[in-house]
Amino acid sequence: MTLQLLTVQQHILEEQRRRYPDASGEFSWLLSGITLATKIVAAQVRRAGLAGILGVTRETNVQGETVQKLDVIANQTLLQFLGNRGNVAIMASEENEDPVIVERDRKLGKYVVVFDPLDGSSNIDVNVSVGTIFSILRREQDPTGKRDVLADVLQPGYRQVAAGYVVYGSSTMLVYAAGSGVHGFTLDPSIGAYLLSHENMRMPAQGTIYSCNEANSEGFPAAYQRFLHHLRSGALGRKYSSRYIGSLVADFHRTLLKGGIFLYPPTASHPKGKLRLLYEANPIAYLAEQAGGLATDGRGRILDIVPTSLHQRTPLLVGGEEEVETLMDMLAKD
Ligand code: P6P
Repeated sequence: MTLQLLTVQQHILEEQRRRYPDASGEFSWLLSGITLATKIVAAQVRRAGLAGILGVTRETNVQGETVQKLDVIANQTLLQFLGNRGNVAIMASEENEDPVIVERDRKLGKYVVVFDPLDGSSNIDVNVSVGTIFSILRREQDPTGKRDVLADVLQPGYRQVAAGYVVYGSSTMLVYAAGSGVHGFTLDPSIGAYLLSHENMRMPAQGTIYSCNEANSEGFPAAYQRFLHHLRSGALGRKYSSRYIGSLVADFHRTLLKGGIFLYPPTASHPKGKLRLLYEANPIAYLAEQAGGLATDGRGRILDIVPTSLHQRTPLLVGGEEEVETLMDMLAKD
């Protein structure tokens, strides 16, 4: 029996050959840096609960080495395995105040990778799913090596050439898009490979779940409160349930599979929204649109926002056409 096992590298190469026959395979090589790094992160996340047992105190382990927090480990792993691809010139991370330049590739590197190495990491202590989110941008080569680095990073989301996430949940799944649909790969730990499990994922036009932190809802602008009441009252023709994990990757992964809407609106404590534009909202919005969904900040398309700073925040409303368009209509009338 021939097993129909397709790894993410094979899938990328086949997609690239189909769409760009003369593709150099550079993108596939870049993505293999992410798959390798996230397999290492997955192994660390899986054993996080054991840290306390394996003779590790909060600060040091049995060898007296300083115990690093998982998000620091995840960040260092991604920096290492993306930094050695040979075609990544700049990396920007939620964990680093400033972009990290790969000096060896600063002049000729064609890619910028922006990522949140371990989003939702505060949930690890209670064994809730967390994730790695990444966004891949192209950059003009810079023979002088003197161009302003931030200019290469602060690109609007519609310029992403690919984006994806890894959700470390009951199984570890890589979900990515590179311009021809959204594809999901499940890690088979027995062979250490991400295998195609969800080809061409499509977000349902309407679902039955809304997802927001209800504790903040008193501080949502009035139109959002009216929208939630609208959903709860059955006005959209369906009975809605509320689900909120508090980990963006997990909440979005469910929305991608089942439809509905995830909302992080402006709140009293975060009037400009809490989620980060470059390494949370943009990659999530790119995936949502590639899967037939919508993503907005309440005024316009997330992917059209021109960034002004690396860690800027934005409201994020993402989900199926029916729910997002209904919300946008209510906001427009506000
Ligand atoms: P709140 C996790 O800290 C995170 O950045 C996202 O993963 C998640 O969607 C959001 O914040 C949760 O925020 O305010 O509801 O705890």
